[in-house]
Formats: sequence, C-alpha cells, structure tokens
Amino acid sequence: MSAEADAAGFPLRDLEEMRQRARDVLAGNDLGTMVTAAPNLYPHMWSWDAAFVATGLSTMSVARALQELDHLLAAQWKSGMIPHIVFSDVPGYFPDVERWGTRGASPEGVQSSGICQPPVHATLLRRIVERATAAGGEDARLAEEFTRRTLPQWIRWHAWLRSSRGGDGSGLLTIYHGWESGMDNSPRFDGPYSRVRPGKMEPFVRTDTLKVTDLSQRPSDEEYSRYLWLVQQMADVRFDDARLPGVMDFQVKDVFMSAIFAAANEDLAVLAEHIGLRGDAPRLREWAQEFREGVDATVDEQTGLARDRDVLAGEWIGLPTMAGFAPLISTADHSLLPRQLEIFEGPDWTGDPRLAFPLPASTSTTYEGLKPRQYWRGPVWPVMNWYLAGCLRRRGDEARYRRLREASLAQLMEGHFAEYYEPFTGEPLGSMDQSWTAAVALEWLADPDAADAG
Ligand code: 2M8
Repeated sequence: MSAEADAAGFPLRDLEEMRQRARDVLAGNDLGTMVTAAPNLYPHMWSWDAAFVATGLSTMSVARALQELDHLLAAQWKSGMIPHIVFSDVPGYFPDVERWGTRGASPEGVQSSGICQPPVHATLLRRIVERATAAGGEDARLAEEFTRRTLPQWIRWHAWLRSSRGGDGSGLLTIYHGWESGMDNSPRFDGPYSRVRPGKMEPFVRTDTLKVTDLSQRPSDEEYSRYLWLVQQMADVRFDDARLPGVMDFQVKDVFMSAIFAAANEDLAVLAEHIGLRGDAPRLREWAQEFREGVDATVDEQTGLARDRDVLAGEWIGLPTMAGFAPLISTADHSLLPRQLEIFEGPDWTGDPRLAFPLPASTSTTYEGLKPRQYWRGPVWPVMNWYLAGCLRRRGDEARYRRLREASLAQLMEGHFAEYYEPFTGEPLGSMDQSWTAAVALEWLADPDAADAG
C-alpha cells in the first residue's frame, strides 16, 4: 500500500502516517470541549458525529472522549431528546440557532437545533467502555464513573425515542425531517419530500455552497427550501412533540435509524449490567426486541432489502439505498442474513467490479438515480463502512470485517479524510478533514490486526 507522496503529502506513505494525520485532523477541529464535525463546512457539534468522534478520541485519551459525550449530554432537552446540533460560537453555518428558533425550548445556556439524529451513542459508548476496561487503571475508573453518572440520561434519550417517535407498536421510529436520518438527501426521501410544499417563509442564504463550491456535491436549492420549511413547521408549534404528528408535512418511519436503535438498546442494557444496574436491562432489551422485529418486518421479499415507510402517503419506500441493509445492524432472525449478505456482496453493491474499492455506496451502484458525486445519493461514506463492519464483527463475521477494513484503509490512503468519496474513482468529495472520517481511521488502525493491511 505504499505510494510516492506528492509535495503536499498526498497520498499517504503508510499507515503510521495515516494515524498521525488523523490525529492532527481531530486536534485541528478541537475547540476544547467539542470537536467540530468539520473545519469549515460544519463548525459545530453534530449528535451522531460526536459519538463517532468520541470513539476515535478514545484511541488517544479516554478522558477526552468522555468529555465530548458530556458536552453533547449537556444539551439534552427536558423531554430527553438529544439535539442534532449543539452550536459553538463559530459563525458561518446555516441554519443557525436564530433560524431554528429553539431559544427557550433548549436547556438554559445551550444553543441547539430542535431535531434528533440516529442513536448510535450507546453502541459507541460501549466500545469506549470496553477499550477503557481492557486498559484498566485510570481509564477503566473514568469510564465506569461516566457510565454510572450518565446512564440515566442515555436511558431518558432512548425512552424519548421509544415514546415520542416509536410509541405506536410498529417497532419503527418516525422522523419529521430528512436531517434526522443523517442521510439528508437520500433518494429514500424523494417521495415524502415531493409532498412538502413550502409556504410563506423568511428568505435565506445558504452557506454550505460557499464552502463546497462544486454544487453537484450538495443538495439543491429546492431541497433546501423544503428543509427550511420543515424547520419552520416545527418552530411554529414550539417543537412540541405531541403536536408534530398533526402538523408536519414529512413523516417517515426510518428503518435504518430503527435498526441503530435496536442495537443501541442492547448495548445500553449491557452497559447497565456492567455497572451493576441490572434492573434497567430488561426494559432496554424489550425495546431492542421490539425494534428488531419492526425492522425485520419491513423486508421486501422480492428485493431482499428493508424498507422505510412514508407515513402520510401510507406507502413503502423500497429504493435500493444503504438503508436496505438495516437488518445487518439489528436482526436476530438468522434466516434473513444470507440473502442480505449475498446482495451486499453482489454486483449491485460491493461486488460491482467498477468500484474503486469494494465498499458499500450510499445507493446501489446500478440504481438509475445514482448520483456518484452527490452527498447521500451515491458516494461512499467511510463512517458508514466502519459502522457496518462493526455490526458484522459483532455477529462473529471476522472475515467480512477484515475485508471491509482492508478496503477502507486502502481508500483512506489518499489522505484527505473526506466526508465522502466518489465510488468509481475514489475522488475525495464534500468537506476535507471531516472529523468522523479521521475518527474511524483511528479506529481501524487501533485494531491490532490492522498492521497486516499495511
Ligand atoms: C450532514 O448534515 C447537515 C445537516 O444536519 C448538513 O448538511 O448541513 C449529514 O451528512 C449528517 O449526517 C451529518 O451529521 C452532518 C455533519 O457531519 O452533515
């Protein structure tokens, strides 16, 4: 995997250089108590980014990793919701806290958005705790103290998701904005968004397209006006959970987020047991089971992929996106796995010989709507590769984990730690020095077997 580095140092020379650069990226984005999601495009803390960033930080310092999660938890709303953005004082991101209109709704002294993101936190906290426990000494003590102190907050977060977003017995969580999925403009949401008709609202000026100036890499203006309309609809009811079902133009049962939730409930149960709070575990395991079953029930027998549901239109959304692999994250039904894995490794996904690296793109590479350079409509996302590989490893599938690790490290050798990559050329796209990309690079490298891949 060695290559001649150019004057600017790209591509990287070896894995040791990758480790050093990834550390530099996180250090460069660190404001002290928050690592911003990216240096320029995203100068704040994002909820699911922060969880990935914390695991990356824990490869260097468990104390700093836990501080990151503390910063996120300090923004938790009274309801239990963990907001998707915790704003720093750095200007230049739109929509900012004023546009969100969350003052008064978020906790005193906190500036946040008013929606949530996928609940990967308990899963990644479990990973940090396991790392710290294995290290022993002060790391183990800190991790245990943190878990004991914050467990009630994580449980409140899950309880809020279960009751406000998943209380209808479907075993699926509802999102009211594509931003809540984290896969903002995935074609999964084209149908639901087509029915969002923005009414009268304040004009706005985007800042993202000032930073990523190749417009083909970002969502369109039309998409943004729908995003902003949904923000306004929520602000109009003061982000009151009980009123959202009655007012929101966008309501989707998100299968990928539901699978993440199922897995995270199991992980939170394990954490509760780890600190001796066995009483909380049964309820968390019930939720895990409920959402596992909810995800499994969405699988389309014809395509073998899991589906979202457009609540307002009463329709399944069965497009070939990464969300179709939700059962790989959560299922306990082993009869579903062979087909899912066959598709995952087949010619529409990681087995497509045209790929620069055998890694899953955000939509199938043979999908007619594939946009290989555009955000969640086709590019490969390093953070997702690591998360999915971790799910496979948990199932004992070490061979597939290792293959994904090898391909991911080969991809990241180009050296920019980009937000996402063009699937066929490997071109880095979106933001460079994206924190969660650097964090997962550190995670891949922390695996002792990673040395083999060099
Ligand atoms: C992207 O989303 C934000 C809005 O939340 C944006 O485009 O401004 C998504 O990729 C999301 O998943 C991610 O958490 C965020 C920060 O990396 O950027």
